[in-house]
Amino acid sequence: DFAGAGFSPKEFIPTKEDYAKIYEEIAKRLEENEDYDDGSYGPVLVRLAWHASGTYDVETKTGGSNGATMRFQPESDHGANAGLKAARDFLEPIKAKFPWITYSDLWTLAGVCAFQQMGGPVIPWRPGRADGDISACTPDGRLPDASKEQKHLRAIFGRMGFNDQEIVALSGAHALGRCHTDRSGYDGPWTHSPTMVTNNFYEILLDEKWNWKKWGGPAQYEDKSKSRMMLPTDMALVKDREFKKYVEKYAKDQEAWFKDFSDVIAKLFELGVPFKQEEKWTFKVVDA
Ligand code: ZEM
Repeated sequence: DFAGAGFSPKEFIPTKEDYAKIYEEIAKRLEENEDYDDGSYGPVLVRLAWHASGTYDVETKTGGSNGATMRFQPESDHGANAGLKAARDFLEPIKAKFPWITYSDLWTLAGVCAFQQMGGPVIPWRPGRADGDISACTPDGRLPDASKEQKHLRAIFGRMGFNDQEIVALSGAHALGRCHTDRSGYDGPWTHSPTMVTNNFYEILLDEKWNWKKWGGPAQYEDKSKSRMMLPTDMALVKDREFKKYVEKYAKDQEAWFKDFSDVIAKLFELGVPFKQEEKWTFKVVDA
């Protein structure tokens, strides 16, 4: 039984509607488990799509979402990827139901779906990623290290091909989700609305007073109410004058951030992918 339609894998050429069915299936399941974190798999799916893509190296043209090599050790065991098994496992029933989609298309489509369903802007997407084998795993150290500062951010994101404005625009994704002591070692959410896409990350970065958290864990910041956190790399966005310009812009203007975020995340998810299809698709938010 192939995609429930009697096609053999070789003959079946999926259309936009077939991918829309997968989008819908993911959307409907995002909040299936109210005990998972803040009640949604959305944030961890966004993180999976980002970590699959953010290994790209412009110079050697290696890494990126093409390949989905995080399925394999050692990449699955890289420190930065701790906890992403929850997201990969969440998507397994979808892969089983729609076996014609590649993992690498599925992971990025899930990121798009999660972000849109949590209230974010529409993100153009197209299929065309192929799954690689273990030999395509990227070396450890390609994803950012939260304990570092602006020089590191520019080196890591520069290697992917991103500039200052794009680094700041991407960082607003930390409106979503939280840190887990059993994953990264850090603790807590950035915002009070971790399952809603807003520009609140930028607003509170500027408006709240951030102090070092006194605890036995890795160095991180907390607000006065001790209910929100910032990583050292997040604080670098306001310590650095060039970065701060964009933080100020996005704090004032959520629409400007939505537009720029949509552009930059679409670019991130496409780094290094040898697409045959030129047309990019957009999927409608579904009532889940
Ligand atoms: Zn994150 N991120 N990230 N990030 N991230 C975490 C969680 C999430 C950095 C980082 O070290 C961490 C981007 C950029 C950067 C998300 C999306 C995006 C966590 C917590 C850490 C430590 C992991 C845990 O313990 O579960 C660093 C240093 C970054 C450099 C700027 C970009 C870009 C993102 C998307 C566009 C999301 C959605 C989460 C929340 C995951 C969850 O499970 O709630």
